[in-house]
Amino acid sequence: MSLADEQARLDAALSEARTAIPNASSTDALTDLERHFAGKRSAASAVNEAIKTLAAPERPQAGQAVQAYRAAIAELAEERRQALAAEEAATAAVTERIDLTLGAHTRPRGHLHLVTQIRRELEDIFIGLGYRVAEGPEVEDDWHNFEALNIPPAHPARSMQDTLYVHLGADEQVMLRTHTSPVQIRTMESQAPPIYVVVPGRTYRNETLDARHSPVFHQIECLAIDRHITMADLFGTIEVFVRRLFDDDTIRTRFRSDYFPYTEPSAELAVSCVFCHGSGCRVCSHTGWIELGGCGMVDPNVLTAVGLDPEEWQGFAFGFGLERLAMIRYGIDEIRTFVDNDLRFLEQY
Ligand code: FA5
Repeated sequence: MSLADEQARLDAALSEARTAIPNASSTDALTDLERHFAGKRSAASAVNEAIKTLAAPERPQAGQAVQAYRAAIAELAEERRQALAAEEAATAAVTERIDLTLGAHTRPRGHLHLVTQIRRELEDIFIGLGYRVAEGPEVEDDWHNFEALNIPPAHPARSMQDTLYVHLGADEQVMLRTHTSPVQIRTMESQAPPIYVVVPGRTYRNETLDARHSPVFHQIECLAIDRHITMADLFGTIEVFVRRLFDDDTIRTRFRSDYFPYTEPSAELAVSCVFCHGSGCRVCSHTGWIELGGCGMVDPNVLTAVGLDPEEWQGFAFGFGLERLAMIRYGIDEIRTFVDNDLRFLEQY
């Protein structure tokens, strides 16, 4: 073959490359094309092989033609590589973009914990009855947790709630609140009656964890202070709230005499079993009744402690455990499942 033939072979390959390379659809396709046009089986290799068959004076020109061809292919490939990189970056900017306006980073994932769900439901019921939601500190002082609630130091009622003290100030003066009742005192100290508040919150007792007791649990407290309040108001309010909570108008409430230093008279509140409707089952230990918490008329000593005249103002209060309420409603028999963080449990509610 002549030099002219070899040149024609390179020109034909280059012309083909000028169409194919700028249309390479990806960097991988481009690498394949580079191999095709400049690799071991390309026109460039074939011409290189043929050089030795040419007449001696033509050989340098043939070598230069191959070099020029290779340079042209390399230039075409480089141009396409840069264009592809720009295209791929532009596509990635769209497909891999995190759209912050979608708000996935602010919206809670999953759902609220069962105790939070019940707490909010109760708040809604009481707000519907005209109550306000109040909160108080979890680390309390002796005055609010005990003394103003008519539980003086060394009073036997202190042993009803095994207390976790905090080493702060004088001995046994600062503690993790054992119930939500101190918020009764804080509310009456900061606000003039009439008062209608509901107080949800975390409470602590020095108790060993078992199926129904936890050292950390939640309570919800209700306090109403007004003129002419009677036990009928207490019973009526509890009945309305229990029926709304369990969405069942056939539920009955039972009040049995009990003792709390801050209410007089005091009562233990129970509801007819929501599972067997009073005939007796495992959940209610075959009694037909489920205990919810304590209640009563605010003791005159408590009103006096916060500077209210018990002749003018009366009130009622009640409090019960949120975990217990959830356990009753859903038939949960282990309180520890609330804090185990086991998704198989949490996802059910
Ligand atoms: C009280 O704490 C009173 N302060 C309630 C009260 C308020 C009475 C206002 C009168 C007026 P008691 O200790 O019984 O009462 O607790 C109330 C409820 O909290 C119990 O019925 C139970 O549901 C829940 N509870 C108490 N201890 C625990 C515990 N260790 N773990 C889980 N729930 C508990």
